[in-house]
Amino acid sequence: MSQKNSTRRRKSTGLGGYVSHSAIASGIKITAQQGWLQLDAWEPGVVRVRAGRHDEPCDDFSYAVVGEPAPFKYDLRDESASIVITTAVMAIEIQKEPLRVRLLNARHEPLNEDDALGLQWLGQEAAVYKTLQPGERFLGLGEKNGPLDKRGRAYVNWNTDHFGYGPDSDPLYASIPFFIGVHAAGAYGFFLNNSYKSTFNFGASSDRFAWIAVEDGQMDYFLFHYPTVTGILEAYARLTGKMELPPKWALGFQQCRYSYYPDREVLRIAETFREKQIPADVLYLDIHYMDEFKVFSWHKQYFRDPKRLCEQLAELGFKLVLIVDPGIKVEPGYTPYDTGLKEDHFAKLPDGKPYAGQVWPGWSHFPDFTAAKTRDWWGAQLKIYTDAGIAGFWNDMNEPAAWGQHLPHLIEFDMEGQGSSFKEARNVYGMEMARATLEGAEKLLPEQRVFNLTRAGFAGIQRYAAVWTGDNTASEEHMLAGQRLVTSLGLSGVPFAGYDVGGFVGEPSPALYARWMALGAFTPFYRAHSMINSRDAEPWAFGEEVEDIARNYIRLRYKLLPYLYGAFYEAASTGVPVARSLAIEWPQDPKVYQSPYDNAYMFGPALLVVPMESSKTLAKVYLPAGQWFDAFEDRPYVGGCEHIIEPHIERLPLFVRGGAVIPMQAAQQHTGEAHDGLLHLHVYAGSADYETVFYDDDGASHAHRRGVYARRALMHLPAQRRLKIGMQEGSFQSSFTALQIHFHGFASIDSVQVDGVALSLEHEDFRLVDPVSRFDPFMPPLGQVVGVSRVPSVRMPLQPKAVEITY
Ligand code: MIG
Repeated sequence: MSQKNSTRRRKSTGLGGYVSHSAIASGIKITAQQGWLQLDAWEPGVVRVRAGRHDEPCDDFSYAVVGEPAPFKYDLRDESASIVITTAVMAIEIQKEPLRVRLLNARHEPLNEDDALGLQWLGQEAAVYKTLQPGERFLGLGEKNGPLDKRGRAYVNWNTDHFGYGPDSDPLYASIPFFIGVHAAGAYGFFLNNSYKSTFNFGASSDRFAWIAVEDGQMDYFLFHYPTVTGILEAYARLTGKMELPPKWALGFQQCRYSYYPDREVLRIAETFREKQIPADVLYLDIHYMDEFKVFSWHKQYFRDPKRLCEQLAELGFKLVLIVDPGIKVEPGYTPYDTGLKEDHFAKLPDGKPYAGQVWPGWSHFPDFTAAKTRDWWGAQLKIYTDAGIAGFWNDMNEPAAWGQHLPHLIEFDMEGQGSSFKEARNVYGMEMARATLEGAEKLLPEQRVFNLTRAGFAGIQRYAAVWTGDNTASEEHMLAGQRLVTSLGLSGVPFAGYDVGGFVGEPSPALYARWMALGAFTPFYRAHSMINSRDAEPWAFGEEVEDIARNYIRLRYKLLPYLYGAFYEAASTGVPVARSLAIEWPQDPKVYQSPYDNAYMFGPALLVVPMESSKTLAKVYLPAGQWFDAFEDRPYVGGCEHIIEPHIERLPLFVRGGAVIPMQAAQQHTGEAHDGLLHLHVYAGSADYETVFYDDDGASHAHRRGVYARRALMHLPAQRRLKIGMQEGSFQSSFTALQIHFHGFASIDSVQVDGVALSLEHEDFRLVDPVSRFDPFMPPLGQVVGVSRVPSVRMPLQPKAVEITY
């Protein structure tokens, strides 16, 4: 074959010039000299862009996308040099020469536009080149290290088991090829709908363009624009799905260890939590619960009676979550191996032999989770666990990991019947395993909410599992980097995310552990975990002062449960995350991107958390526009500027938004423990109106899907000195029967009227956390550390009817 006719493509080629276009039902299809370009109008703020060479068909397949295009009216105009699609919120301009796509805001300013190079193919690789806009910032992209603004960096999406990764390592376990760009013209979203290995280069090596390249498959991406970042996040959640409301117990504190065994050790840990009155809901079993590390088995000596263990733990108010690894040991006589082989569930090499790689149990086959029948088979195996009373699962090693890494690329996968290779399957493998686990467990436990946790994932993973950030390290830097990973996951559709509190690899100093426990209380997924052969790392393992600090923040987490559950409810209904980067609400404020201010985030709608090294005793914080209060002492802070604070180890820098209403309750030992029935509403002075939702349900079943919930609007209108508690919607009989309203930061409140009737005020000392035992004579005196404020409050019964309070 002559060089000229060779099918090898040595140089990059683009679409070539515009030839013709035709309107199709969903948008427009353009024929170019060397390929085609199709744009589908998805919803007013979302457009899908696909392109291929002439011999490549337009492909719809996706594991990520579950949303459907919503037909809507748009304007399509051929303006000779370009074709323009205009919607209510944005416009797409397709320039004919050179052929390129431009996303414009409602004022027709460019948000995201192809460089003159536009789309390019190099061999099987497809890439888009996007002009770097002045001042453009890049946020999100899932579990990616680095600062909040990722401009000037490049990342690879290729799910990787990265033990002891550094705070700059890439890639990590999960890949979510979705980012948000922000500059003066506004914010836009970009989602690459392709699971092959991809590279996102945000101007790391070029001042001309950012580029996104995918190794194989179709160039298929979605562009998003709404006037707010929240609008973009909501649209992304409509496209890739939302989290289901987790069981309430999964919001409690979770204690893990590699590994707790035997059974009496697990009980001893549970009993110690209760003896020490440190609230907790969950303990974990890591790989040592298994017989020779074989999944779907119990170790016969360590766990003789798992059902009894679950019952004993349940009596103490604990749930047990256990680890599942995908590798199935090659061992005739081991049922999952026998049935897996017989029923053809293992991923195979092209010669039909199942692929074997080495993991914990030794040589193992890997279930092909991209086949529905294999997901069903896997799910059914969970019966050995659900029979024992387990309702929580931890999907590990699902990148998938095997000793030596670098699994052969030619392993074949079903991909829902279409057939493909490991190259396309790898990034979705973990998500489909999590899906198999969740769907299997839900089938076995139809009445219960299941908790599911995963290490690997892809866009859409929020539909199936919470995500934790794998094998982090016990260092101050890692703690901060981990928090940025969590907010980045939140910017990428995953609201339920967390890290190993205390650090998995290595051992934290007592101060670092204390600070991390405090910070973890403000992370959606709150779990402490540590590596095999490392020192004990339970809250009591670092001395009594650290134990007191840990207890304080765990208790605070439980007191905040009504607020937190409301934030989870919001995330499940809209896709807005629980831990919210400040860039969501203040995208145009350059200070929120400045290090170290980019570590700060909103935890739910009212609390601003400033993660900070445990060693810092004096620090600058930046508070965005608005009014703020120090959460411990109600000291007011002006927003839009920097402040110097003294973040003593006992006080995580925590601020409350002016005007906020925070629903709280008494601390419990676990989420299932009965509380005193009193709902506390902490109302803060401020000038801005504040609106939020109080949401409650049984926290355990699916009855909320049938309307068995209690939802009510909470509204604070400071200008009118009025607080409104909406009528209850839903039929759940809330365990809150009384209400106490606490007024924070108000100059003076003399009287309160509830539905027109005057009620008298009580005055109490308010303490967010309790004083810590003093053993160290050099510690500062109590008053300097533990904030106390004098807070007026009023108490009243709580009925389903609406209440209006004026003060
Ligand atoms: O090769 O199951 O990230 O949390 O404790 C290590 C043992 C396998 C990796 C997980 C970690 C877990 C550990 N696992």
